[in-house]
Amino acid sequence: MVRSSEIYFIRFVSIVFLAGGYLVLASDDMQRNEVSRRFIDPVNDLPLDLPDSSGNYLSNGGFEKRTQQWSMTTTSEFDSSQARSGKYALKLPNVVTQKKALDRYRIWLYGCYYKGSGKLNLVVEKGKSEVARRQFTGRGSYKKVQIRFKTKFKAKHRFKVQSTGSGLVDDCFLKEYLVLSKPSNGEYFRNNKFDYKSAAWFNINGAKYVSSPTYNPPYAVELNGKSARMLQNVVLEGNTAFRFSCFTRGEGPLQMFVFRGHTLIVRNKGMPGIVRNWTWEGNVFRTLEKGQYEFIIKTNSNRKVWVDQCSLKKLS
Ligand SMILES: [Ca+2]
Ligand SMILES: [Ca+2]
Repeated sequence: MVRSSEIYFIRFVSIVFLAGGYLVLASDDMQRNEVSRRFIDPVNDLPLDLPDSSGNYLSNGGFEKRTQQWSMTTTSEFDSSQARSGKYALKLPNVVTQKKALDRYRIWLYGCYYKGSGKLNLVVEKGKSEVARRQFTGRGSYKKVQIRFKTKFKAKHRFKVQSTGSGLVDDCFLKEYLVLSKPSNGEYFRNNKFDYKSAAWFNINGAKYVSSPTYNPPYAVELNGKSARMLQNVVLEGNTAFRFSCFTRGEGPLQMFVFRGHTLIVRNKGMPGIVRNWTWEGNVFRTLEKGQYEFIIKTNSNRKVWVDQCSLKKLS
């Protein structure tokens, strides 16, 4: 499963689980980086920001250190009599921003507590593009305002609080969205038979929905070439065994990966050559901690592979 060129990079590999002939690996940073460079994001070595012990990725979100970590484009002012927590709250109107380097393909919650008579905009930007924006109307007491968004790229993102009218903001937060995915009839993937175009999955670099061939109509997914891939995030409980499988046909090899952030949990190579009939490919793995896991299906040939009816189920 691991080529000799890869072994060179691996200082430490621990086998945490062995089932059905498939190795499940937990590995150190060198292997993770090598895997992520080769399969995920070949040029991007940006170091990621880490959360504090409460899971908050923003620094000084409660403004106790006033302007520290935030850049302010208008006069910075702080209120010290009506803070929601600690001594200070940010006084509006104001525009403040903070930058954080975030991982790709994750779901996030960005929010603050807000009271006031104006409008508050929470905005997420990457470079010159806007990733998410929502406007809130204030009221007399603090209320939680938040937006949920996905990151498509490993990149620095800018978090902006933008307001008109007077008011106060306190306890801003940026957290990974970690509500456990609920299975439907035991199935953890959403849109697992690709019944609905572009629902739940990221289809990347030419992965597309096709109406023929299918394992079950109306659609299957066609992967055309080495960079095309399908990806879905699922939030799973920790230390639990799951089976990840799909039906495939075409000219392989097909590769199925499970990642937790940069940690490769399992890699399966199935379908070594030309497969004319729909064939089941699957593997078993065990989760590490509770969190978002990334499921990736791709081909390692420059020919077409079709994928349908993928499944993610807990082992009983
Ligand atoms: Ca505060
Ligand atoms: Ca289908």
